[in-house]
Amino acid sequence: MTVRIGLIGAGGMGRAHVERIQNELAGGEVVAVADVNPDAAGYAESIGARYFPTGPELIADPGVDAVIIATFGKVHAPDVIAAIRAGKPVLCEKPLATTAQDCLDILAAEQEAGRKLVTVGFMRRFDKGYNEMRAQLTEGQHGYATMVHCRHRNPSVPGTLYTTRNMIDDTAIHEIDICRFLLDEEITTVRVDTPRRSSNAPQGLQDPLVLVANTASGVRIDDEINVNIKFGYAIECELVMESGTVRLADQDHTILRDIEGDRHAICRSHIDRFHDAFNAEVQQWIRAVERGEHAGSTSWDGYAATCVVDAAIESLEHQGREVAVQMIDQPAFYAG
Ligand code: ISE
Repeated sequence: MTVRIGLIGAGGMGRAHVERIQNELAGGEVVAVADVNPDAAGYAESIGARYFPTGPELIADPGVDAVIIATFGKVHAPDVIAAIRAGKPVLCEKPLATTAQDCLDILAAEQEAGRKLVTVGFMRRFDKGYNEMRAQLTEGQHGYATMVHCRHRNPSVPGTLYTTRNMIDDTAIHEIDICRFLLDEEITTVRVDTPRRSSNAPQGLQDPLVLVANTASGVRIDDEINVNIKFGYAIECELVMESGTVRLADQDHTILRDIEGDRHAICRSHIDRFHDAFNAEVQQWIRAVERGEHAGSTSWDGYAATCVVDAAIESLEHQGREVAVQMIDQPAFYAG
């Protein structure tokens, strides 16, 4: 069986998923594309897919088995809920939704449907480096974690569309989720510090930011969010344990040595840096859809991350004060 996939959102992320499904992965085919921009009709035709102006029309199409949502986070919830109600598995790019309430609406729809249909696109969970870090901690040879130091550096972001809020709900959300994944516990408090603003930042964008959080067991997380640093797409993470540390190595690369010294290439985008992780995530999702099973992050993971986002936004709006994360108790439906 080939999984007939409908893509909602034909921007850069969506088209990267089409490329990988068509050229690198097995078992899936993109048969439909929905995007509010009518120019996407030409794109759909170029890949041999049907075009729909809206997500609900694509989701309702009987020729679509499963859906990938790659639109802006603030418009995810209605399409995720429509896919759930249509009984169609959905891989939703992060964030699941940009408010905790929207995530709760998704949790309610999924529990009403009686089966997990939503996978959230936290692709770093499939990254080799992060999984080696998690294994080191789980093995316990160096004791338990005490701190996690993160650096999330982008060369640039689209100034007109990207806001200070997006630094948290679209960018830092990766560290929020990967720290939940590494530490296997919830984040309970968060604050956001505002260092000296970079002159690279477009007008109105508070860049960089530093998110400082604590987990239920007291692990302290700091995350530098720096989205106009220009030199490259550089992600760092160091897990500090009682008697050892483990950190992400730079990307697999060679080191060029010449008259100017030693250097290696730095990725320019998340699509490059996490290419293998994206492939592993989408391939696992396609195989799970084939088997009628669920795989990957759940709606609960999406909700939990967005609860931290909500608290961080509140801190940002209140002089950087520490804010407690508000979450419901995890329903048994999502246990384990
Ligand atoms: C983008 O949506 C991503 O998910 C990237 O991983 C992140 O680095 C970037 O800041 C986001 O805008």
